[in-house]
Amino acid sequence: SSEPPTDSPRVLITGAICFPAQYGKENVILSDIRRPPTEVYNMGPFVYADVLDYKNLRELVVNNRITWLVHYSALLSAVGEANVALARTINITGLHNVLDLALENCLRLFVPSTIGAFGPSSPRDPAPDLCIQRPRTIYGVSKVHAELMGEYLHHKYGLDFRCLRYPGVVSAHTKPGGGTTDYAVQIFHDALSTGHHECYLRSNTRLPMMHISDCHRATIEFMQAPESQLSLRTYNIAAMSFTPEEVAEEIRKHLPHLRVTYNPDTIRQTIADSWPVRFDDSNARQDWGWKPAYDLPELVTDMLASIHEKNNNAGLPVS
Ligand code: VAH
Repeated sequence: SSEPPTDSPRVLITGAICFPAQYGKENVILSDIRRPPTEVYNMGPFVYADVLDYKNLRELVVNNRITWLVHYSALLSAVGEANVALARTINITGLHNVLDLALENCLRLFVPSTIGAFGPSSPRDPAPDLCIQRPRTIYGVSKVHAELMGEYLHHKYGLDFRCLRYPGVVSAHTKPGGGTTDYAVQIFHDALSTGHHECYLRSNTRLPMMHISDCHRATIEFMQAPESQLSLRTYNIAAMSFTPEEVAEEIRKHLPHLRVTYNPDTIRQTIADSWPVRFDDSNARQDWGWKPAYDLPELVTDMLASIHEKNNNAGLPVS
């Protein structure tokens, strides 16, 4: 991208998700408790930061004149159910460190929420922005807590808290992270390597999904939206909803021999069955102009091309 504007925000990202470079590499600092994949590590400044270490975070924010904080560090749904105590610590104690830091330093704070913030008693098709939320995972409970705490601090102290409920995010550059939607990433790697994917969900399990580029763009556009346009602090964003069989069918248009066997895993199937089938994101579209760019055919084409190129560059066998 061209030189960033001089008044560019100074962004600290926890959880080292690679982020578009439109603010200039030197204005975006990635952080995590472990070194990210090389292509992310080489994108720009990377520092060690543990969201449980308030003093370290405060030092990073003050010494780097941070103005925006994007907080991605969290344990996702399935891995959280396998380690509830750790998920509660990272997703709730870590969140409170970040909330306090944002208040103390008048930061614009982005915290992602998720389709996992809804539960079996929520409207599922579609799920609106405002409805009952009784999630059945520690991940979902911690994300509802994040939404409520962020909105409370916004209304009480004026914290510029902004939150988007992400669908399952499909990226060629991030390995599946212990979520219930991980199959939607793994199936592409399997299609290009072994030609066989074993799916832990039923073939007809429909979930909201989004391409990583749309996820990043939504986040940036939302963070840039003037305060006056925001009727909510937490918005659903949507792009598509698909089932394992539908994405497999779309992949077979490129790789006809893809074979999928379905072996539902009780824990992740139960989680998926408690989540929305589709999102109503009309408020995001109306308030700040959200519009996805990728549909299922475009997502599949891009994922296969990106993974094929990565495998090529890594000297891995490609089909
Ligand atoms: C998960 N990928 O499956 C995450 C996400 C939409 C779900 O939050 O837990």
